[in-house]
Amino acid sequence: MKRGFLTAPGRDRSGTFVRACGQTRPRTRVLPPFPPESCFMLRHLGLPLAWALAAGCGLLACPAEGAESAPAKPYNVLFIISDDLTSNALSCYGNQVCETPNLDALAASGTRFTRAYCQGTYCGPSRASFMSGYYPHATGVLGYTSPRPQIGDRATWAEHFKNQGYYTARVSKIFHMGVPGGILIGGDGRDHNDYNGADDARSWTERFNSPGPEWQAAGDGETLEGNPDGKKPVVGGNTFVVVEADGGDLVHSDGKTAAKAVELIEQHQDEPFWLGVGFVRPHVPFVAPRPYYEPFLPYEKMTLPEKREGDWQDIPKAGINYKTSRNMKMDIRRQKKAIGGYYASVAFMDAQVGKVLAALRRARLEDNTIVIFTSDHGYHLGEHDFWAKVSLRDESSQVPLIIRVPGKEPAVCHSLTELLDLYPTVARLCGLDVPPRLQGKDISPMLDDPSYTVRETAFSVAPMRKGFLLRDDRWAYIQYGEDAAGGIELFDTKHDPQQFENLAKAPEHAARVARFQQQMAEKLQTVRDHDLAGS
Ligand SMILES: [Ca+2]
Repeated sequence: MKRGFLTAPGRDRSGTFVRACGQTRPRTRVLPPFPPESCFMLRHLGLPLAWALAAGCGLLACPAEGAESAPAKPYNVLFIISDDLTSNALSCYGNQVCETPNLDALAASGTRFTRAYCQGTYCGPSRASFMSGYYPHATGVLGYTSPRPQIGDRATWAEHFKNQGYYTARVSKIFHMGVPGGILIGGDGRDHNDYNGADDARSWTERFNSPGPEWQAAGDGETLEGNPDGKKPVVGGNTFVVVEADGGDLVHSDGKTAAKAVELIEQHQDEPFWLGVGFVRPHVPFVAPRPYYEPFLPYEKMTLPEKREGDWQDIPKAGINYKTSRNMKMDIRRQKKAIGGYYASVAFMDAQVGKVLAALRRARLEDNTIVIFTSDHGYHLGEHDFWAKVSLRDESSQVPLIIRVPGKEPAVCHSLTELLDLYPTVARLCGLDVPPRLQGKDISPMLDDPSYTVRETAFSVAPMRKGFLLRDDRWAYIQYGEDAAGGIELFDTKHDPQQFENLAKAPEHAARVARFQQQMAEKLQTVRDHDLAGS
């Protein structure tokens, strides 16, 4: 065992599950490293600092938990986020075509959440929200900026750990960063914040960008969007482009991101770390080395989601997504290729995740590292002829979420969760204080009991469309405009999981719609009830 003196939370060398202060506990009851209120040093210095001091001075006793007990080495946090990833593309979430063995393995050893929702359905607001701990309408970050001016000196999620003595680092995109323009030059494409996008410098001990060729990668490329006559070259921007790329993983941004993350795990294995690893695929352009395309060729074998005549007739104008087969001028061939290209990007990203998790295993850190995998929002792959993000339908607002905590039994959890819950939950799991100002909830009890619930509805916004979603166990309620002037959608996901039939105008659902509208008004009020000045 490294440094030879610590009992990691989780399984010890004999295979017995132990908690922090040395007491043997049932496997599913492994608790945070040790209770904050039980130890003076911990209370006053925070876990990592207390641990470091205790280790340095040979003071490894924690009085509240027994004479021979010692502070456990704090949990590390490995936070992996993929950009624009719908859970529908992962085999552990049921996809039969796109295989994601590394994420499947993680899911099989952790808790897989089936109803996790983002708070904003595109990069900027979603990332600013879960990193700051506030809803987009609390900070007012509805676009692509840093939440720092709004939060002042309040600590972000990573910064909270940094303040407690953790080494914190990000590799590539954690806060918003322009893809692909920014990635091409190793920063944000709009040249703001010194090429670091909407990043927040004080969150990190160190930070690393991962430049890559993106749409300019050598190989066979095609612009699928807005290119009906096929004359357009391969272009950058937020455009559907597929590049079957020459060369290996390390040519590309995500390959470099994985390599840097592996290096950091090796370098920092002897100190508590909070490591954010941000993969940019499957965000457009769909670029991956050729071998990742093989399972999806020829593209014509890809299956498109069901299309129904008149599907758009009951959708308010604001509910028609900003990217559709129609306005992107994508015929069936192009639509199928878009799905194949997306899947290849997902498979490539999955392989990079595998490299990072293997490094954790090699460093023998699995037993004291919390691993989280998620995405900033979901993605449409042709449902209702919608593509990409922004929409508040489940495909776009629900996100993959896997949390693996040492010693916890693997599980599937259907309780409603929000990305906003990550900050308080992980702080709690690591024995850090949970600032009461945070707007998310502690979902750590779900990791012991997947039937545990903390919320009746999940809340998400699409500021670009003035859209608001309340999603409960069965119903999806969407309104456009705070007064719903832009229209309403109501879906019964039990009987209509694909959300084809908008019931908002059905007389038998009038009372339900009114109830949801009232709930939405109350939710918005709660969101705006916070400690931030002037927003
Ligand atoms: Ca995104």
